Amino acid sequence: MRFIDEAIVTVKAGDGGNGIVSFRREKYVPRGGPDGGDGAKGGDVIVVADDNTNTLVDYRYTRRYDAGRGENGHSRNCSGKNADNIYLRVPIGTTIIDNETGEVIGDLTEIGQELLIAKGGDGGLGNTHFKSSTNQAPRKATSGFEGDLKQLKFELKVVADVGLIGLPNAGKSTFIRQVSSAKPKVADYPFTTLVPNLGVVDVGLHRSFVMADIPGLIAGASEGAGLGIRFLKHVARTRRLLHIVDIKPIDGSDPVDNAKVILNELLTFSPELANLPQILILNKIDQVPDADELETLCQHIVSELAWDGVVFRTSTLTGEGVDEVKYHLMNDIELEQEREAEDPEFAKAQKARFERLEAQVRTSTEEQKEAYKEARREQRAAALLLGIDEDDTDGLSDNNEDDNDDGVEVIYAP
Ligand SMILES: Nc1nc2c(ncn2[C@@H]2O[C@H](COP(=O)(O)OP(=O)(O)OP(=O)(O)O)[C@@H](O)[C@H]2O)c(=O)[nH]1
Ligand SMILES: [Mg+2]
Repeated sequence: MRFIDEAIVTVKAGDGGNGIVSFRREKYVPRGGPDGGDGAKGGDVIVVADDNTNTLVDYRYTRRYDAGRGENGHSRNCSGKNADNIYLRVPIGTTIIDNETGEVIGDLTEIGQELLIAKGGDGGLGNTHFKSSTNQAPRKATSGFEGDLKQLKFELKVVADVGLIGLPNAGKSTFIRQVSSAKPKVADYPFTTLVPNLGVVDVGLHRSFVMADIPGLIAGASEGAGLGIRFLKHVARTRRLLHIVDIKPIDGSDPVDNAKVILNELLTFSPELANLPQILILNKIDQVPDADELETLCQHIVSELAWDGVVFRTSTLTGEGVDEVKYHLMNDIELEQEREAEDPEFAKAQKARFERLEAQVRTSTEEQKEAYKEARREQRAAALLLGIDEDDTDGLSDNNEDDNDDGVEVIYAP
């Protein structure tokens, strides 16, 4: 299944039916009064959050949705029949944005939640309404009102409590496999994970949280290197970021430099996101069996990063230290939730922070999308100048401007 996290959709709510002009015609009643019924309401377009889907792929294929028109009125003062509403099913975590004004219309965060996105027009009035003492036989009726026509952007961000970030190969997917029943692919090459994966982490009876595993980031990701930073928006709704650092990378790179790369990319993408509480996970401790050596290395990393937050040491391969992280996260999340419930000031501040973060993430993602398109245009122009057939060119084989050249099935809306 393709994972699509953006789509642009046009919706047209139904127009209202017209009111009609009609007069009663009955045997032995020579001058029956007006009896033109009202037109009926056009259908609304409503989006519904559905947990059976986790992609907006359907909206890449069908981009326009029209609700039906309300029926015209009938004689004998009968109103027409209202048109049916249409319901568009979207994954939980979808935000609906007016594509012309950029205004956020709403957010679908709970199963079954509905949002009216285009209102059907009301029906017109039949001539009965226009009867008066001076006009017993009005020939006037009104037309139905137009239904809303809107171009909207559907934007999906997965909903999770904890987001995993780190370089490719740090062990993010191995981590989520250890703590949840999610089974993303794990392999010893970079960019094994191409789309976000969610896992529910059960922590004893009735206690659980959701963790999101996203593709790895590399240096220059904010300029489009690797898979870019487009997936970072998927950890924007989390409460905690888990920064996974491989303490003994097989390529011999310095774990401190590696961790700094991630911190930098995060900051470039969104200072608000970088501001989320982060937990440092020093992973692959099984690779340093000597206890003293491990202690020195871990302390070195923490002090070089000037890290004053929470740190854990784990081996996501053997499972060592992983449960401690799980319990820590669960407690942390519960404490925060309790505080939000009890302290309205804190809840307000949290909400404001969340809104700032959303706005920043949206701008950054848009900017990167534009930069990406520009780079593609330049590549194409260069290929054209050189007379290279695009299909023979590595990374240029895809003619769809919106696809990226890594073959990842995450597609930006045009
Ligand atoms: N020795 C050791 N190897 C590990 C550990 N955790 C993960 N690995 C290995 O590291 C490699 C990468 O692990 P993944 O979980 O796929 O890494 P990732 O961070 O999800 O990587 P991307 O999806 O490419 O971003 C795999 O070969 C894992 O088996 C660990 O704690 N110790
Ligand atoms: Mg992975």
